Amino acid sequence: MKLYNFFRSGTSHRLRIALNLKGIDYEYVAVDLRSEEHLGADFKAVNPQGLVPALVDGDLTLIQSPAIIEWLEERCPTPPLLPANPDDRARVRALAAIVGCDIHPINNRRILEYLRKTLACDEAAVQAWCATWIDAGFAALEALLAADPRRGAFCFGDAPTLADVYLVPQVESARRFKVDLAPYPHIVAIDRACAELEAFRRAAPAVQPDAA
Ligand SMILES: N[C@@H](CCC(=O)N[C@@H](CS)C(=O)NCC(=O)O)C(=O)O
Repeated sequence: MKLYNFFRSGTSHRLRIALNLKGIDYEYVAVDLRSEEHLGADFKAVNPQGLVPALVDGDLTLIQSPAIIEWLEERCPTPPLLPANPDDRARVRALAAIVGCDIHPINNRRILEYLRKTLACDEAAVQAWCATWIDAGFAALEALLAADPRRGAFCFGDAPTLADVYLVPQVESARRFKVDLAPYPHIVAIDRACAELEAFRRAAPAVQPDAA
């Protein structure tokens, strides 16, 4: 499998974690978002949306990290990233969706570029924008985690699930945008527990081949 991705991209990061947790080897194909390689014809031939990640498996090209991770879960069910019970699966998917649907998309590079270039926002305003939406999502996540007896060392129980796969890259991004994480002790503890695992460590942006 070939993973088209960028070291600092949160959606790429979540896919690297999922692949590592499943024990699947892949070829790392770097797509440089800084030089807008993702908007060039070569990458658009892989993903016409011009967004990373994309996973290529033989003749099959997969895009959209939630779809790719669900595909991995169906193709390689062990170890599972979702609990067995439908109610619990809905819970884990909801925690992941807070990041995947409500935080990440509005803090994506192209949104920030629009703020900078079209709306003439300075870096302080861009940072405040990112922090606002990360705080909104993390406050809800923290409350949900704090109140949930099913929380263990990880978001749900004592093994990583889809919720952790989404959360860790968002914590990385929060640190990059200098969000104060002190109000989110459960999120910080879960991020620390994930960092103990090889699958998460090997997926970290800083250790990727294209890391600056
Ligand atoms: N919903 C897509 C979003 C993918 C996405 O937004 N990727 C970002 C990197 S995290 C990207 O390629 N951004 C390029 C840009 O905004 O110009 C997914 O989950 O795969």
